Amino acid sequence: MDLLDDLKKGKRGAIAKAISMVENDQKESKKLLKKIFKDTGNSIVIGITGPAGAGKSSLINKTAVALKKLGTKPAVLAVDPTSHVTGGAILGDRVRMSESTDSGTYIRSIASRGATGAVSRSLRNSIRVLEYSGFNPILIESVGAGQTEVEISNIADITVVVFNPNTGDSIQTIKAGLTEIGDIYLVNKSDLTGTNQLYDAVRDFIGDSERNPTILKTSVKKNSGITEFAKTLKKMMASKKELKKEKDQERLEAELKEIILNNIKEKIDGMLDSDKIFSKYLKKLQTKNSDPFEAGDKITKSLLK
Ligand SMILES: Nc1nc2c(ncn2[C@@H]2O[C@H](COP(=O)(O)OP(=O)(O)O)[C@@H](O)[C@H]2O)c(=O)[nH]1
Ligand SMILES: [Mg+2]
Repeated sequence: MDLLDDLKKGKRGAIAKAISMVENDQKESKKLLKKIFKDTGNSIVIGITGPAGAGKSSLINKTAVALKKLGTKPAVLAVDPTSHVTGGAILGDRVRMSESTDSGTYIRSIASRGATGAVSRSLRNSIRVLEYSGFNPILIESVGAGQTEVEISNIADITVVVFNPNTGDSIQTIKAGLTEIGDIYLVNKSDLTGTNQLYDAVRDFIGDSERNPTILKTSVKKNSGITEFAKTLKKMMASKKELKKEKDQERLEAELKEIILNNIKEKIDGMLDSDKIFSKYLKKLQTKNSDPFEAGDKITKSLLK
């Protein structure tokens, strides 16, 4: 397949085509995965999360350039819930990320809403396409917890949480769960006032936890802290390798179970309409001669016989 050669060469058109496949076309996606799977799983995935407007896209743009200078070959996937609706966010991000694209970084927005599991599946497989194409690390931009279907810390080997002194709710956000997931915390927009207070607050909340995460100040505007951030990432890419292997084993197990359960669900769903026991208990339920739990249990039991 020419597509595979072109992917190996890192050709942009081929990568775009392959990612579209895994996003939209289950059949093609299956064929592709069969061919590339052996050559995947070797890149570190860096999740960059934080509230909208924290400066994630701007940071990733600069950081990708810095990572490139350090001898790595980064790619970016942006999981943005707003991009799906208007397309505006993609355009904005393209502009903000143009510098890194020019330097050879591959950047792509992918849909963040869809059927349950669909986003994780297309993200997982888009990552595989990028791994096959030789990119490492793969940076994933995603807005804060709960706002997309994807829990970024489950997918990422390194999780970076971005705050800035602009958003009054930062401290609330820190308290509300982002404290547990970060390997690195960035206080971005350090050119603005309130930076030191926020830095101290972040350190107080999470700095003395057992995980001992790194806390850094960055400013995209003043181009400060970015190189240090990139160097920290590169070091972490090496130190997380073993843990990644372990995590990948667990992820593969979860993925396999998910696929099996999905297959079974689809199959059973198709069978129910013509199933006699189903019809029998549905009638009983509709005439109040059974209740939903009882009917459900009876039908399930008969199906699993
Ligand atoms: N003052 C200042 N503004 C920044 C900095 N980084 C990003 N911004 C601005 O913050 C806004 C949101 O940035 P964006 O990268 O889109 O944030 P995202 O929603 O987290 O991806 C844009 O107007 C950026 O120009 C920074 O370090 N300092
Ligand atoms: Mg963004």
